[in-house]
Amino acid sequence: MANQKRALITGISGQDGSYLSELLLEKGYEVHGIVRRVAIEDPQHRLSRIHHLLGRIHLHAASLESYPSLMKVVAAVQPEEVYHLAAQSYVGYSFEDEFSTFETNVNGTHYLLSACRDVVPHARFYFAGSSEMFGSAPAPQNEQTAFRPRSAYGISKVAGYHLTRNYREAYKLHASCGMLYNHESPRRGMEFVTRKITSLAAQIKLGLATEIRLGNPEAKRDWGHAREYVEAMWRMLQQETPDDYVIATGETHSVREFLECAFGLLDLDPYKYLVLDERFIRPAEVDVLLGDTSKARQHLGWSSQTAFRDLVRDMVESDLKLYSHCETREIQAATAVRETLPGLQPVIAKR
Ligand code: F7E
Repeated sequence: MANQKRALITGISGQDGSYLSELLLEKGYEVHGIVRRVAIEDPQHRLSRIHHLLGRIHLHAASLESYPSLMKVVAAVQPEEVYHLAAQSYVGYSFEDEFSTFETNVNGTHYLLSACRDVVPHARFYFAGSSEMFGSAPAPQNEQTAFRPRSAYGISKVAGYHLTRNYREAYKLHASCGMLYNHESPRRGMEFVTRKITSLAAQIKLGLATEIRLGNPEAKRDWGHAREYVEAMWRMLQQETPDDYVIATGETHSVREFLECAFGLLDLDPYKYLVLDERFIRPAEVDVLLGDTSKARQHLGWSSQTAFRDLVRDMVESDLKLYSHCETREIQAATAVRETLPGLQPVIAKR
C-alpha cells in the first residue's frame, strides 16, 4: 500500500508487543519489530506470542545493548512511529541483577532515542513507563505525583521517563511516556504473580500440581487487560502534542484477592494449596498501586473496560485449556525453572 504507515516495535515478542502488532495490523500499518538474535534461532519458544503473525510482520535482529544494531534497524525501516516496549521487565529479577537491568532499560532507551533523533527526527516515539516509578508514593497516583521507586527496575523506568522527556524538550522529538499500571492477559509471562496464580490454579484443578508458593499476598495492584492498554499507547502517538499519561483501571486489589478469585472460579479453596515462601518476598515492596486516569480519559478518550473478575476469568479459562493439552513432564520442567530461578520465564508452547 502506498500510504501505509510504518511502525517499529521493540519487545514485539512480548505480551504487549504481540497485542500492539495485532492492533496496528488491523489499522493497516506495516509492522516491524526488533528481536534479539537468539529469538530467531529459537522461534518455537521466544516467538510463541507472535507465531500467528509471522508472515504479516517484519522482524529485525538487534540488541538494546548495542547502539549500532539499533541504529541500523531504525535507518533501514524509517518508521513513522516507534514503540519502545522492550525491557528487563521483572521487578523481582532487578534485585538480583541491578546492573543488567540498568544496562538494558536505561542505556537501551537512550540508544534508541538517540538513533531516532539522528535518523528519523520526525518519528513519533512511545516509551513504556511504569507504575513502578511511583513506588511508595501515596495512592492514588497521577501524572503530578512525585516518583518514589523501590527497585532498580523502578529507578530504571524513572531514568527512561526523564530521557524521553528531555529528548522531547531539548530536541523536539514527538516523544510520549505511558505510565502503565500492571496489565495482564493469557499471554502474560509465567513469572508474574497473576499468571503464576492462574496457571497453578489450572494445574491443580487438572491434578498436575499440588501447591502454589507465593511471597507477599497483601501487596495491592491496579490490574487491567493488556489488550486494552496497547490501544492507549497508540492513541498517545496520534495526539498533536506529545505528553505523559497514567494508564490504569482506577481499582486496586490484593494478590490474595486475585488468588481467591482465580481458585474460586475453579471451585477450589486456595488455602488448601497455598504455601508462603520467603524466596518470593522482595527486599523492598511496593505496597499499594492505584492509578488516577482522569488525564487519559479527558485527552485520549481512553478508559479501561474489563472488570477485575473478567480479567481473572479470561486468564483462568485460557490456562485450563492450555494445561489440558500439556505433557506432565513439560509442566514439571517449567515449574522447576520457576522455583529455582524465579527471574527466568519458563515457556510452554501453545498447541
Ligand atoms: O508482582 C507480589 C509482588 O511480579 C506483583 C511488571 O510488569 O507491573 C509488573 O511488576 C505483586 C508484587 O508484578 C509473588 O511482591 C507475591 O507486590 O506480578 P508482579 P510487578 O512487580 O507489580 C509493573 C507495572 C511493571 O512495569 C513490571 O514490568 O505480587 N507477589 N508473591 C509476587 N510476585 C511474583 N512475581 N511472584 C510471587 O510469587
